[in-house]
Amino acid sequence: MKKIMVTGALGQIGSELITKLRSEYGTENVLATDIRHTDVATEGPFELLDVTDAKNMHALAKDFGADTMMHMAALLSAKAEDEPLFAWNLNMGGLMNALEVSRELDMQFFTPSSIGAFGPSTPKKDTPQDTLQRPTTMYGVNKVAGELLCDYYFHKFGMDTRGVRFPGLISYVSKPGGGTTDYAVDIYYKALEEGKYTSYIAEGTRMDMMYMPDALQAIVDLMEADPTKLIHRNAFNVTAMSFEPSEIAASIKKQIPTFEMAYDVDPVRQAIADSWPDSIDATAAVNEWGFKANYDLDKMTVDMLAKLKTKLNV
Ligand code: AKB
Repeated sequence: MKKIMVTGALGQIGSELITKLRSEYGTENVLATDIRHTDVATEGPFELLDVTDAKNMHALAKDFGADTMMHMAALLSAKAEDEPLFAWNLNMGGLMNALEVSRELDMQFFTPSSIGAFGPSTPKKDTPQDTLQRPTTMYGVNKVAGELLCDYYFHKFGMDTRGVRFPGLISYVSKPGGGTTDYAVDIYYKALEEGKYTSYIAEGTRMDMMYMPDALQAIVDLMEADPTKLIHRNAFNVTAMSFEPSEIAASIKKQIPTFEMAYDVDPVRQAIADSWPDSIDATAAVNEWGFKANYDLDKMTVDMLAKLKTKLNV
């Protein structure tokens, strides 16, 4: 049985990844770590960890007997654009520490990259697995450097590093913070709470997205995949759908016919979105480790609204 240490365990992905991993591998085999503490964290092993503190990271991984590191702690795209130096220090410093600790303790390694690793010169439609990566955001620079570093640790040290390029992730459990794709989560909350939503992303701006259950399954499937089948490692394109704001609004309207959408574009997040692909091609992930997404836009909308209604008690 794996013994997994997760950093950033209270973030958007981490908080649900912990539950998924504990149900797959047993509560006692998954150590959640984060810079802050909440009640959720007390349902299993939890330790406070600032990922820029390499010594503490090493001590926690060693004491727990971890054989797998899932490094999730990172600043998202819009926040990183706001505080580029802080983003560099946290995203790259945290990643280097996690890679070094994993090398020293001989651990399998996962960290997510993102569609943010692409830039304006990348082919916009059906973006291939191997293509031009010249991002124009600090987040993108971090993600490309991260992909290269993880490949470097694989080639140089034989470390079992694996990763995916996640699209925008949509979930009813934890809200994202500081991302460009966050509108696609906010819209469901506002649809139920106010019956309307003002999008900060302009009409016609397509981005890839995925429902959280598919994202979590992708992490588990990739980490369990036969290494001899992996031609790529860091990081696989994965996606479930590509839509623009009016399409998610139309999907919500099918469930809430009175729902209304308006636009008030935020230039910073719009510029980031404009630099990203419209749709990426996940063929390599499908062929090399059987990636599959179960939710399309309408199926996700039905589930999101049902789950959020209960959560928000509306
Ligand atoms: C963001 O918008 O920053 C993230 C991402 C696509 O990496 N959701």
